[in-house]
Amino acid sequence: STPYEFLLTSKPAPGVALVTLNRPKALNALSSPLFIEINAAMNEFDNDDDVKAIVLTGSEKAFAAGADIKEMRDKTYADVYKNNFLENWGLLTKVRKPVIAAVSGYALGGGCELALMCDIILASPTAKFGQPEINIGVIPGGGGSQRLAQVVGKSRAMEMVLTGRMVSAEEAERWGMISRVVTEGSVVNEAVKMASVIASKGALSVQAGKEVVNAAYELTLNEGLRFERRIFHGLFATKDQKEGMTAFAEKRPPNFTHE
Ligand code: CO8
Repeated sequence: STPYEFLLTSKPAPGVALVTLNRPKALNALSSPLFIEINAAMNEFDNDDDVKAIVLTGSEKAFAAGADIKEMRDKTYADVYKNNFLENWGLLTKVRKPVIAAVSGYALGGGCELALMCDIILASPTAKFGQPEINIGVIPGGGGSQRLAQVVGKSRAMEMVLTGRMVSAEEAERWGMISRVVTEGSVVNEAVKMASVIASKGALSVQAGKEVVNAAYELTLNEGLRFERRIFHGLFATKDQKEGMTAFAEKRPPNFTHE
């Protein structure tokens, strides 16, 4: 029983939430109503103390085939500019807890951008990543050009954005776009397993780890190193630091209380 029309949500393991895009007739094309629901579900789980990590997935055939082209077709410049169309897509990057994308099938346009907004990407061998906007007279609008250039470099980002070619899971792994390719049919399980590992750690240090890695994409090296050190220092104010280091010294597993 999910309160969402285009999403399925569940808690498949302790500390783990699973959000499944469920608009099969349109290959999970990211209509505005669907995106509003993604943001709502992410917000729900970000504020749920029982959840420590979130997995985002689609179907076997499509993670998401992009923004909804039929919804966009008749929009005018005045419409999209006035309403800052797609502005709310970035909300996913404000989630404090780790979000793991489990990608099977098409991750195109906004779907590829959605995966790139997640913290970790795992892919099925069937995954196909692409920015095909060039084929429909536009360019990426959900951060694709910027995040792709950061993760795969200029030449590969240019190739993807300018030709629209789809990149296989294996190629995406080689390019450093994703963490790894797992066996077909297992990507959601593998993502839930990884989320469970993260959920077993202290939530404050997990949140801090996500925050400092993300800072690497925004700050200069010196600023980033200083930021990292200050956040590191701050963790000495937590019970989890005392517990973690005491447990190590006592040769026992830690019992983190997330405070
Ligand atoms: N928008 C709307 N409907 C779609 C979309 C889409 N992006 N993709 C697929 N569909 C629909 C099809 O129209 C079709 O509907 P119907 O049955 O009513 O005709 C249904 O899904 C099934 O699709 P196909 O019959 O085409 O399935 P195939 O297996 O033949 O082909 C493809 C699969 C190759 C994925 C093909 O559907 C395709 O090329 N889709 C479009 C891919 C694309 O161009 N995506 C980029 C969209 S633009 C974009 O994302 C801009 C990003 C803006 C910012 C986003 C912020 C994060």
